Amino acid sequence: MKPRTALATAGALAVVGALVAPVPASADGVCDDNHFCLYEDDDYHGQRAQFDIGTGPVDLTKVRWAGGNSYVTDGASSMKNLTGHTVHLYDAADCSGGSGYDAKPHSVDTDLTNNWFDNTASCLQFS
Ligand SMILES: [Ca+2]
Ligand SMILES: [Ca+2]
Repeated sequence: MKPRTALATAGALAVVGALVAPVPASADGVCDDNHFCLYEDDDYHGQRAQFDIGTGPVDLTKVRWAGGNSYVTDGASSMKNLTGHTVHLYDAADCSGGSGYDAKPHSVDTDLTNNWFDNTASCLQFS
């Protein structure tokens, strides 16, 4: 088996970053099974918001980051979908219009930028 040099290097850098970051490293990347999580920064860093599987639209202009004061809307930059559902993200707070991003069941995304949805989601809905 080939050594995974690139991953090892990235891991070492992440550890260094965690040491100087103001947010506790233990909070990074956590998402409970059967939940959908949004993160403020790329690679599941920064503040986190965790969502139970539900039926209705969730207005992210009214949801705060866990333990934080600011709202999730227009701030999510990475996600983990640990549910068996597709999660649709919308630019509009009322989940109107077409969804701009569909998180497939049991999928993760380290950076929403390449989907043109960085700092954009204002509503989410499970299907
Ligand atoms: Ca962000
Ligand atoms: Ca928006």
